[in-house]
Amino acid sequence: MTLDVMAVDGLGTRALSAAVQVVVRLTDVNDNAPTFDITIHTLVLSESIDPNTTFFTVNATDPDLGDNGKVGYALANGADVFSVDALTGEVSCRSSLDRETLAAYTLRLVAHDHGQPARSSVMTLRVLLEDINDNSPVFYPLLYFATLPVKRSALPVAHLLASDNDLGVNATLQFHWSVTEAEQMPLRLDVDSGKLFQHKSLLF
Ligand SMILES: [Ca+2]
Ligand SMILES: [Ca+2]
Ligand SMILES: [Ca+2]
Ligand SMILES: [Ca+2]
Repeated sequence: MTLDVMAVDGLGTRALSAAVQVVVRLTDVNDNAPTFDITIHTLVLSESIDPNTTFFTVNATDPDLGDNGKVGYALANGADVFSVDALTGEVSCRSSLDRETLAAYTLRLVAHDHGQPARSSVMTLRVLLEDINDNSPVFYPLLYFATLPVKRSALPVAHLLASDNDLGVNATLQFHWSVTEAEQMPLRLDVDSGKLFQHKSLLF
């Protein structure tokens, strides 16, 4: 900014004057930290997302000038699994994800300016993993012994047990014979519970 300054002598009609220009240069100080447009956010991500896929973009602004207002991004934690582009704020996963290993992440993202010293701020990004059906049911134990009484009993003769690491319908189990000959046997397999019942008395 330029200011014009005048000096005037005397008060009479023959007053003399001189003019000078003063150039004022304002220098910025780094008095603002970058500000995220949201400070906390939760999103749901499929556990089947491909590595190196961008799934979110963070944004922060800094009103200072030059390097004092130039914003860069970094991850404060979780850098083994996720990454953030230092310039664009694009958040990606680096490796494949597995809900059965870890179902949620709380990431802290840092926005910093390039001032001396730099100022920074932090936002929280919660990533919840959505289940896909990527685990088969597993029987345990694998071998069952059933003793059939001669006269039919209402009690189950065996209880087949299986588990599935997925969630909801992806882990809801039903039990079926895998061979059709089994249907000739005097046994009924309860689809939902896995209990084996004797449905008729044995004839000798
Ligand atoms: Ca700043
Ligand atoms: Ca999985
Ligand atoms: Ca799963
Ligand atoms: Ca499953």
